[in-house]
Amino acid sequence: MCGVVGIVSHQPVNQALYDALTVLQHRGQDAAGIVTWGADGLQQHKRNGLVRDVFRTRHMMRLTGNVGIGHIRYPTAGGARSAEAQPFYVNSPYGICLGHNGNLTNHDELAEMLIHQDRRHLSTSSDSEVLLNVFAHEMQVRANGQPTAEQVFETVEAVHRRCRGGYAVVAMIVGVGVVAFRDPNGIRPLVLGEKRSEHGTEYMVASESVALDVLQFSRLRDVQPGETVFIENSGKLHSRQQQGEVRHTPCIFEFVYFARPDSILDDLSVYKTRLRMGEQLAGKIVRDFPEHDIDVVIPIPDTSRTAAVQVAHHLGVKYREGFIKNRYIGRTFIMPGQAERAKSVRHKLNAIDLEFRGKNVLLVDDSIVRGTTSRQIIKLAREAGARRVYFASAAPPVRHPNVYGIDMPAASELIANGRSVEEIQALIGADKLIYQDLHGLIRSVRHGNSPIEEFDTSCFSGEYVTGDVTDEYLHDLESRRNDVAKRLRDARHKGIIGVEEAEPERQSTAIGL
Ligand code: PIN
Repeated sequence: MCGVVGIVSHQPVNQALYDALTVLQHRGQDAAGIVTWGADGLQQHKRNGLVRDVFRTRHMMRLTGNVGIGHIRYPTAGGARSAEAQPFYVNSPYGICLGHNGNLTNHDELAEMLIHQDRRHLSTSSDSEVLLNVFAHEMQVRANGQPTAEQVFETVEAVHRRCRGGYAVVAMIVGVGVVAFRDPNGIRPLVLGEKRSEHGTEYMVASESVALDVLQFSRLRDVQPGETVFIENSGKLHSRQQQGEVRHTPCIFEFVYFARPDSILDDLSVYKTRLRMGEQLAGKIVRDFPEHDIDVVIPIPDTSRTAAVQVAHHLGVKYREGFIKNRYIGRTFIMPGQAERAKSVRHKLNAIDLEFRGKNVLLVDDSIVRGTTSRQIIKLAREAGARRVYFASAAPPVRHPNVYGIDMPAASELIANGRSVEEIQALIGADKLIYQDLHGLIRSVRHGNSPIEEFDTSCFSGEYVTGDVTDEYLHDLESRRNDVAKRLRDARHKGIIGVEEAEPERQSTAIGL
């Protein structure tokens, strides 16, 4: 998952972009980048790391100008190399920088076409670089003097015709303005805000509304699926809705886990959807476990808290904080050979024994993906003295990979892939496991009064809304994504190990959080 931001202002944007990226940091902790444009020309700084570590005062001072875009990355397609930090840049036509949240499902064929037909060069394996080059090529064939709004709209229409998958994009055309658009299914979120002052109106686009709040921009609306917003450097805003089929199916996982609860996405308060997930989950618990003997509901921090409060309320049992999370764990020093220990839940969470001793506890989490943390947390609860440990997930079983930009493990690493609830229950060691059903999740997010009728629920249902995801594609994804492949790739990129040295990794069990 990634985060994007773009600002067209009447004053320097460096601090505002930095602050926006900081507040979007939960969407990706792998790399960060900012590009700005002003009297000093095009300025950029990007590299791997957290926002606070990537930008030093000297970098910030150089990021001059009143227009700019920023990006934070969580690696999806492509690797984790610094060269793949975004925004990406191409110098022709005009000079275009682009940051992308999502994943293109036809990346390979687009890359092929760019190289052999459009005569473009790709220097990374990132689909965002592909997207930028498609955009640049389509802009190039329409280039004729200073680009007009019409040309920008036609360019994005052509991008929609060529690209498949999920994409929320912020691009800066050097010396011209900022362009923002969202795929025709609106899978990934993108919001538009404004701030008025005596100098005029400033505009901002960002992955989540929380970035607007922090910078005191007011939320105008979501960028619509298939819509293009073009803000000239002068501050003039143009927008156009794509002609043809647009079917709004936002990613439901944003509401389950990724987005911040204080964000409003597609006019839905993430916080409220999580409260309703708790209500629906409580209903499911009562149906599945009518004679339950739960003494206390305990959330697994942090995301699940909102749902857990409502589970407890609707079940009429106590809600207690039984686990305390070390909020400074982040990227700590790890002694060689201690990597597995550092990944253990014990390192991150500690139990308050008195909330567990002799009690039947219901642990609530937002989702179960690999099941590795669930298993360790249940063990932790037992060690703290729990009599029975029940486990509830506010999301249904995650059985299928995500292909629209969420960095989920390969299907074979998902604990629910090909397994029944009873089998999963046994594997994680719970006395009872209760999952939200998909219907309940959709109802929680939609709440009946949203015009959105469908969501991208692919990781639960295996239905891919873009209609182009074949078994062959998923098979290919499996081999690219599985843990061992990922570790080998990263290690090789970092130059830490050669192929031979890395091979024994295959023998070990993959444990991830
Ligand atoms: C983590 C939220 N949430 C916890 C993310 C763990 C699945 N995991 C998805 C559960 S936090 S596992 O609250 O934002 O810190 O099933 O893959 O082990």
